[in-house]
Amino acid sequence: MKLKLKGKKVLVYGMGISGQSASKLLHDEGACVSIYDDENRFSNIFNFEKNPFMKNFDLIVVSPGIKLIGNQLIAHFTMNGTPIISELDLGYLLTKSTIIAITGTNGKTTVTSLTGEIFKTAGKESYVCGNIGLPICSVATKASKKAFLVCEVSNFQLEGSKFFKADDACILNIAPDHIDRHGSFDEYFRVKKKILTNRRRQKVVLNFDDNFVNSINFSKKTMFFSKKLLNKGVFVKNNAIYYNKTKIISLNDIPLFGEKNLENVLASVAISVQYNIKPYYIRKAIINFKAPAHRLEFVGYVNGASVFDDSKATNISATLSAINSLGDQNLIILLGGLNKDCKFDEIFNENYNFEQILCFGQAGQEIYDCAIKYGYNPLIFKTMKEACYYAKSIANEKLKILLAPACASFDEFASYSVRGEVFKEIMLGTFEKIEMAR
Ligand code: UMA
Repeated sequence: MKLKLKGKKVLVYGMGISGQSASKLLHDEGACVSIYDDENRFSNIFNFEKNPFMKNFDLIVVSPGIKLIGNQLIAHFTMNGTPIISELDLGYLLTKSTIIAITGTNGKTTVTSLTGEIFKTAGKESYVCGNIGLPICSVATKASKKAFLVCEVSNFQLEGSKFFKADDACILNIAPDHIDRHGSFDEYFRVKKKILTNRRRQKVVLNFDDNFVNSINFSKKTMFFSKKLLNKGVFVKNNAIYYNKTKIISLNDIPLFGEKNLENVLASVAISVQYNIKPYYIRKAIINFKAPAHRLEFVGYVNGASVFDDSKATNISATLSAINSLGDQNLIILLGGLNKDCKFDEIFNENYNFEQILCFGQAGQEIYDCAIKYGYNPLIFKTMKEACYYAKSIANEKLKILLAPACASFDEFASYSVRGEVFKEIMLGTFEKIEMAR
């Protein structure tokens, strides 16, 4: 579809970074841009629409954070037939570059940044964008036709998308998450699968080891990756990653920690070999790769205990993989925050032998009750900060302290990254000093 925007009246809904990027792009394309946000603090901006219900627009562009179902403004424009697209759609419709889209419940950011690094190392023009923090609209028209947009795509972005078609689509894994937004796991899974378009020319990368991903109808051309031996694709053999018969890298040379990260590396390799990137560049980029923060990040030692920040573990499956990577023995685990309508039984019905469970935040009581039900002796704190200070007070050289909270952060923090930073600062003893300076 060719999007003609010159002189068109477009309303951008949501004034976060997606809305701001979309507004700029629309303005550059000659559209008359109006903005709207449910938060009053934007109402003094020049082109803010005080009552968008009373106006007619040619197009509405919606930010990913806006839940479409139950939203009155969206219902109003749907009823009067105004086209509504997502920020992801807008970027897609205006770019000439190749889009590599990466989704999944966990690991998206790591795979997106590693894939971007591999492409850069191989000398290809590439932009890492999307849910990772740089909206696709910020790069859509800047990038040349030869460029690759390596785009982290969230279910929020996919939910409102009608046109988005990636040239290459990768699904890493599927586990219950964001049920509060989608209403059910089935709906969450349906939204994730929207990344696959059934286009003949679309390249597809799927995780062979994930039961949900593996259950998707796939074409013969799908590239699978696996931690086990496969007949073809990208897999682990003799302690190394192989693409068919070609050795790419020894597992010992991978600087990332844990099983999940091995899957992430396999996914990036699978995408890269589809574009004939030579093993030399893939290996070089992996060896030099620094994992993004707050993803099972080793923070340091506190009173001899090793401390790990996995603030990005905002769902049960991410928490389980963090526990399995570190081992449950001698583990102090911090769990809590804002529940996304997930059930915590899976963490406690595994017979883990935790040293101590520290629950906190809005979901603290629910997690505490669940742990008691399975015979554990958890402790409960009002906030994560209090739980952190307690963890520190009992730390010794035999123990590991892990923040892998299985919940969103918004009850206490602005984002998972702020939560992770505060955790690290408290653990390393710099929090009070930084707080004073703030
Ligand atoms: N708003 C409304 N009405 C609503 C909801 C929001 O007016 O019902 C307004 C808010 O007042 C605010 C604006 O919308 O002013 C925020 O827009 P947004 O929530 O879409 O956030 P952005 O700042 O545009 O950031 C978004 C992604 N955020 C969400 O999907 C919630 C960012 O992912 C992403 O990095 C960015 O676009 C660039 O693509 C964050 C995220 O938490 C990191 N993602 C979730 C995740 O990873 O689990 C999906």
